[in-house]
Amino acid sequence: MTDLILHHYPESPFSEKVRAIFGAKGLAWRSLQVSMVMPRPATIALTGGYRRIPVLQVGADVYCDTALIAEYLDGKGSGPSLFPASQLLAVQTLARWVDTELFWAAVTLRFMPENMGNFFADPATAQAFAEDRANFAQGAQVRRPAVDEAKARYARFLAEMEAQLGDGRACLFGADVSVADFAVYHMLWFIHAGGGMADWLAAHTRVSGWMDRMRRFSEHPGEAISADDALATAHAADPLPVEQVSDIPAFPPGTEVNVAPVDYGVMPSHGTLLRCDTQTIVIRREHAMTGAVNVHFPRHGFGVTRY
Ligand SMILES: N[C@@H](CCC(=O)N[C@@H](CS)C(=O)NCC(=O)O)C(=O)O
Repeated sequence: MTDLILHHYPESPFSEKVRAIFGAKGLAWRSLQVSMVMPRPATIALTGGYRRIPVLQVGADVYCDTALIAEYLDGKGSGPSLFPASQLLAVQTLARWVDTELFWAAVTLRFMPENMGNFFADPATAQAFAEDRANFAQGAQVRRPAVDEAKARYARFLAEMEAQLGDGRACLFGADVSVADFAVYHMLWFIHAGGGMADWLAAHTRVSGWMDRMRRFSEHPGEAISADDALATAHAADPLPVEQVSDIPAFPPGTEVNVAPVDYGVMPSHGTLLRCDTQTIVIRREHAMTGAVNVHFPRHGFGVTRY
């Protein structure tokens, strides 16, 4: 049985990125479907506060943020690396831009009335979502563009992507998929899930063909697992050993810290710092529901403060 447990929900674009990476890397996975709104008791017991979705749990190790999850899965699955050394800077820079700047344009576009499709089952769900995301937005430092600006940003991006694929390449940076393909894929998946902007995609034939190929990667659903079983899995496992080191002189390993995203969804996770370097931040936590767990974050986009 696979030990990869994804905490996610179907409508979540960042979860779709990971679902597609599972397919591309030939990895079986287990699906812990969480609510689209809080509370999510099992997931929060594991992360210690971080509430963005998705989260990848592997035994008693918890990986937050798809940038880190993609790196972790790259080392586990088969096929060429999603991080090709000769294109690394371009691949990573595009992925980071898409996951932030294009994401906020995508949110504006997805929630235009004519592009919402059946995102909300009923008015009560819409109301609960609005209230939940108002809480989520507290302390955020991001700017969501207006519709005209979001449309212009997306139109320009589609035109540039169509040009990039113009030499007939299968993927954004050549013959093989990279993490940039998955970042762009989940964003376009989100924008076009409502169906109201289908003509935008149809007008870009190379992007449309690429999108059809990318969609196939997420045709491999995970096997369902309950929250109780996911917690029991954490309890039964020991966190992986971590070489303890910190590049923040004021916070040596062993310091009680908070770790939180620097942009939005800034609810912190509390724990004992094990590692902080240019790649990752790792904290150790103890919780009655989980036992000891290590929670891993990417360094890029996250901050460490004293608890
Ligand atoms: N940079 C994060 C972004 C994650 C993110 O924004 N996830 C959205 C869902 S797709 C979220 O957490 N929304 C609030 C929520 O679901 O509670 C990542 O790559 O994982």
